[in-house]
Amino acid sequence: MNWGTIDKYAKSLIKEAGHKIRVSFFNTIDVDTKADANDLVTNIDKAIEQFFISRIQSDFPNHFVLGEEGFGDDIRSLDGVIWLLDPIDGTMNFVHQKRNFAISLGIYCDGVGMLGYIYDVMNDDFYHAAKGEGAYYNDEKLPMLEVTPLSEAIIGVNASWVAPNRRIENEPIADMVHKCRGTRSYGSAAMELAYVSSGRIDAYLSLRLSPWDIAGGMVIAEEVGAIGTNLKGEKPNLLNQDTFIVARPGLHDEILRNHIRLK
Ligand code: 2AM
Ligand code: CA
Ligand code: CA
Ligand code: CA
Repeated sequence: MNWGTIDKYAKSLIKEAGHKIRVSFFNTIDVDTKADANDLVTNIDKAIEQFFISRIQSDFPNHFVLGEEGFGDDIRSLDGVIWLLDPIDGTMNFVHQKRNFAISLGIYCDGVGMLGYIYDVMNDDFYHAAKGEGAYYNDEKLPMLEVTPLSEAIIGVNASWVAPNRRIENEPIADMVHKCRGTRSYGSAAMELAYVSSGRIDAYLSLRLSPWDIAGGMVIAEEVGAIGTNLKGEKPNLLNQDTFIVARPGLHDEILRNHIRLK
């Protein structure tokens, strides 16, 4: 497998897709709902996923694609080369804000993340990594993350996970919010992974993410020494929806140990 060739190909495919998304704002966007009234999808999410899949199928016929909108392969195992794609991560932001969304792509071989990409389309900010070769923000190499105590940390977390909910005990996570320096919520898991990797925030957690939300970001995060697991501390799930946390070393442990109690 020539990963250098695949890397160049993936980068140019993502940039081309980003251009298509920016141009899409000149036309009317059709918005539909999925699992519930706030779970949005548009014709552009679908068109971008189909654009990736048709290119990948014709140029890498032996590779598989797992995409959020379901046009890819029916993936039951992580064997072989799999492109885990979220064509638009942050669809609600795409629809309401016309910014703060990303294309997220991870390319895995037998379950190992080889290449990872997060493209903040409207800012033209590109985050990428190749396993063992470091992570980059545009052309800048990202430094390894250093340990930060909770008292100096900015945590990416959606307010709905801090309000009482059926998945997590409220008191320990509310205590985390009181003890940290601040919280942020960007509405795109991929962008929040990119922000942890580039040191703009110190941790990000969610009670419900899918493989395509985290696949690209995990390759980038690992290259700068961030720790990513589910909220039980296990390896992230790349086949099913699960809980998720990514954080600087030390902070990951502190949050899981003292502030997360799954119901
Ligand atoms: P999406 O925009 O691609 O759907 C904030 O909602 C973050 O959680 C986004 O990255 C969003 O991805 C993701 N997410 C994962 N599962 C979701 C769901 N069932 N409903 C809404 N957002 C979801
Ligand atoms: Ca979605
Ligand atoms: Ca997503
Ligand atoms: Ca999406």
